[in-house]
Amino acid sequence: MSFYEFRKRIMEEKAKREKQEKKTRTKVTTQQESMVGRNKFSVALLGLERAGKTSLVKKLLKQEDIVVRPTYGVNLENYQYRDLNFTCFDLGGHQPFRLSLWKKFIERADAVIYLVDSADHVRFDESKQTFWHYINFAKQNAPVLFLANKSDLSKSKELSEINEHFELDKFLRNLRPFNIKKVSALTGQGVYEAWDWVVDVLCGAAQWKVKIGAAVLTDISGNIISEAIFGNPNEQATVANDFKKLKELTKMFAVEAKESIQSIKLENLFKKHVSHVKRGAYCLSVMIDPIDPVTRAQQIQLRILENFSRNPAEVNRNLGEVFESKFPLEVEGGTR
Ligand SMILES: Nc1nc2c(ncn2[C@@H]2O[C@H](COP(=O)(O)OP(=O)(O)OP(=O)(O)O)[C@@H](O)[C@H]2O)c(=O)[nH]1
Ligand SMILES: [Mg+2]
Repeated sequence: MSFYEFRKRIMEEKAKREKQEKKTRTKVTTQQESMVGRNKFSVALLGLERAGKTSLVKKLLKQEDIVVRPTYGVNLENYQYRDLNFTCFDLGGHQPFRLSLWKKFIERADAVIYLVDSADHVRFDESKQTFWHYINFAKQNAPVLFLANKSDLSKSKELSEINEHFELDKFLRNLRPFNIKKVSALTGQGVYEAWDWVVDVLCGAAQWKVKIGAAVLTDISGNIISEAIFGNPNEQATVANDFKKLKELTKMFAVEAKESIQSIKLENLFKKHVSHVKRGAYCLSVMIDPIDPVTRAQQIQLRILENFSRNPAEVNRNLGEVFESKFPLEVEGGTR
């Protein structure tokens, strides 16, 4: 089969699947829909004092008439939007609060919004340092939205300048969903578009599924530690033919990536994708459908490998059980 035919088939399959999903979606009511995934999320708002965090929350809550005062500690605000419930951690930006509170709340948040006063150039360096320091505490998959606030002021910098100053291109090499937007918490410009992005990512993340056909775990020299084939028995027979090849590819990848601390590679194996991830002392490869989201598979792999480095005893557990206990939604059927 030529590459073009292959691609056409993938597109057709994808369209078919989307059509089917749409059909099932329209059947459930909005209320039922919110029961399917999570409908409660927490969002941490960060930024130096006077960046406009409280003003942004007040804008969302339509409480603009309330005079904003510097936040002492943290304000917890509940916000309902698109049939979802959000708890906003509106954190005080003064340094004592950064030191005493931020880490604790960032670690708990499902998404992080960082605001910078885009007209206060004098404090850009301090804001940049603060951003890069605290973002390390965010959950690995938590989307990060960087907001250039106070865009209504004439002194405010353009997004391209802010992007460069804060070195936000670093996120291009990161698996984490990231975005930068220009807003004005005062006029409300861009506020809802920004919030929509966070919500889309959070809901999408909750619905993201990837069907993993098989997995192989090796040490850095390519010695197989554990392996698993997933799916129902009929499918397993088909997968078994590719499984031998998967093991070879995994061994080759392990040798290739031996010197690196972290390495990611995607390759084709007949009609499947093989995603290889090496982190620390182990390589984990999985076989997935080409129509499934690759980044999601890679995130799962990374999370499992990180789990191994935190709990070395887990390495000796059955790989199928590890997947099923950590990601029951993504893996269909039982293991063999
Ligand atoms: N022009 C303009 N002023 C803004 C905007 N957003 C906030 N402000 C003003 O900036 C000042 C600080 O806003 P806050 O919302 O209290 O800032 P904060 O980040 O919550 O500050 P802390 O609670 O001290 O961390 C207030 O006087 C706001 O009216 C904006 O988009 N444009
Ligand atoms: Mg505040």
